[in-house]
Amino acid sequence: MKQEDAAFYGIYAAKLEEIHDLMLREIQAILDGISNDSETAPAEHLKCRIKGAESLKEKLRRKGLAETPENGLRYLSDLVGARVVTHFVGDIYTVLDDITKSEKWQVKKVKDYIADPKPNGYRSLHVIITLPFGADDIETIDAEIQMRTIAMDCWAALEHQLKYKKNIRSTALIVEELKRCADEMASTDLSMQTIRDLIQRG
Ligand code: 0O2
Repeated sequence: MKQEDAAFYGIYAAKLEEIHDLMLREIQAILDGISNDSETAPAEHLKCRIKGAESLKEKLRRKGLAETPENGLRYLSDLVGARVVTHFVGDIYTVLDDITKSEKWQVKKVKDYIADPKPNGYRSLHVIITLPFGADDIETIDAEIQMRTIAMDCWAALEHQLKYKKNIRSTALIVEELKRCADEMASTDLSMQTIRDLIQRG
């Protein structure tokens, strides 16, 4: 964690690091349990991060909440967030199955933006989990595991730039093109899944 983030999180910083490490270990174990053969491994990569103080404050402001670490811990679900990027759509649901069975946390909610994409074309599966926290009087915290294919990840990274870049010309055209690409990528993801199933069936 960066120094300025640790200063903001104060007495909660060490516990957040623990949750971060636990999530990383447990998700990696889940992925290895499915397969760690490079040809059939479900994930292309796994990342985990603790939300930076500035990004947290911005989200609290957006939600009309005071910018305190306690509000982040109590009301936000992505102070600690993991992202699993898979090759194929089917792998996302295989991993979800094992995430649901883990004894390290309780699954609180699944937001399936693959079955039900956002209007801009955003696709991902978000799993909100609840973990024991036990620092001060905060007994549990929620955390988020995002799962998406490489294509969805590439799209989300580019769309994210649109949100934070100022003075972009032709925003309307970019939004329209991004939506078209999201739909085309979703269609290709499905075709790739079908081809893989055909190859595996032999
Ligand atoms: P950042 O900067 O990526 O961390 P809600 O359920 O609506 O009260 P929340 O947390 O806004 O709460 O839920 P949602 O919509 O499921 O979004 C959580 C995170 O998913 C976001 O975190 C993004 O990382 C990602 N996400 C959601 N929608 C989009 C989208 O349209 N485009 C992209 N690129 N990412 C998206 P943050 O904190 O909003 O943003």
